[in-house]
Amino acid sequence: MSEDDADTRPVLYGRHASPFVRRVAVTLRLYGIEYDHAPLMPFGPDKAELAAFNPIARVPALRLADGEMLVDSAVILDHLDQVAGARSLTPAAGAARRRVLTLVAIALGANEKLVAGLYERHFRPREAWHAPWLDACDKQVRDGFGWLDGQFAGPWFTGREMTQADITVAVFWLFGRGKRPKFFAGLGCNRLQALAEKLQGTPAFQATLPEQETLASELG
Ligand SMILES: N[C@@H](CCC(=O)N[C@@H](CS)C(=O)NCC(=O)O)C(=O)O
Repeated sequence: MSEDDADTRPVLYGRHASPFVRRVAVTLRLYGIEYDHAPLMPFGPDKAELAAFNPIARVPALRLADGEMLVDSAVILDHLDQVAGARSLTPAAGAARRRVLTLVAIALGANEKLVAGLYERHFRPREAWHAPWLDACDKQVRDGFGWLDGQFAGPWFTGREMTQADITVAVFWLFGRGKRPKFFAGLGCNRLQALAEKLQGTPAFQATLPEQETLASELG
């Protein structure tokens, strides 16, 4: 590859340790889109760099070859799906599209509540943890993943074809298992566990393994 090619590749901002980043990275790879990776953290010293192009300084962000900056994994995936065309992992229209978007929305919500609980435990001193809030978050995580497990059709989430629901749920499930092994083992979501195990061995998942260091100690 020439230096010119490198200049025209999109750049993905954020670490694979962020499940929102990882679902984008996996999708880029499944679509065969070459990209560069800028593994910035959304806390600590990297925060100011992110704020230069994202007013809420979060990851993921994707800088397109022409310089346009996309933020939020849903917005980025919407763009990548359009690039992928007929190979899109999100059905183009109709009931199939609504189904995948609904599954992904529940997965996003459950994962956001998981992350909210992790931030509470990470950034607040233990004596300041608010147990009712943590319990409420845990219930939404439990109910969300439990519901998803019950919706799994097989062999893929919605049936015969792998979709974005499979990618997103597997990435979020692996993130949860890594962060809170006992809690997630207790959820009894055997179908989600099997899905995650199946995808974890694939090249796109193996190339996007989470980095060791995940959260800065300071908010930044
Ligand atoms: N809805 C967003 C959520 C992204 C998100 O929560 N990213 C986290 C990293 S896992 C982040 O940047 N946190 C820093 C912050 O919220 O300030 C998406 O889907 O991209």
